[in-house]
Amino acid sequence: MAVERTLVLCKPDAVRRGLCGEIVSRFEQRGFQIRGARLLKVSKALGQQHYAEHKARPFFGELVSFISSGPVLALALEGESAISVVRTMMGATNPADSAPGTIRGDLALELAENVIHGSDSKASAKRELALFFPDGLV
Ligand code: D4T
Repeated sequence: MAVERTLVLCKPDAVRRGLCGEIVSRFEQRGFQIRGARLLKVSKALGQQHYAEHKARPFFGELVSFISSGPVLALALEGESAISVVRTMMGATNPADSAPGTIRGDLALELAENVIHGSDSKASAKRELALFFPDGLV
């Protein structure tokens, strides 16, 4: 058990649909501290860096186009076991499989528009927080 920091992105579909308040509220109610918050339009270059692990996948181009299709709300969240707890709260990657009560299980239906991203490991959290919060966190 350890206090961790993790990156959450409310993806362009979440911003377009007005779901950021609902998503932030769930994390605050769970007890996470917001250490960084930034609304930004993701450039193609940043999208490619963020999703570098998927570079060889057939859906890479669509993934990068989608994440740069409109503003995202980037959050740096801090709390006990933040990386795994946030992933559990998000639900399965494909919303068709996400359990009710999870963010995707309650708010999403399609794999390509699954409303939220959360870092999946300590190494990813460190790398992704540096990408989205290059000036550091409070
Ligand atoms: P992200 O990275 O967006 O938080 O999602 P996950 O960590 O839950 O899932 P992932 O990295 O495996 O997938 C990244 C992103 O790609 C989309 N995707 C995924 C897609 O469009 N088609 C696919 O076949 C897969 C596997 C959805 C999430």
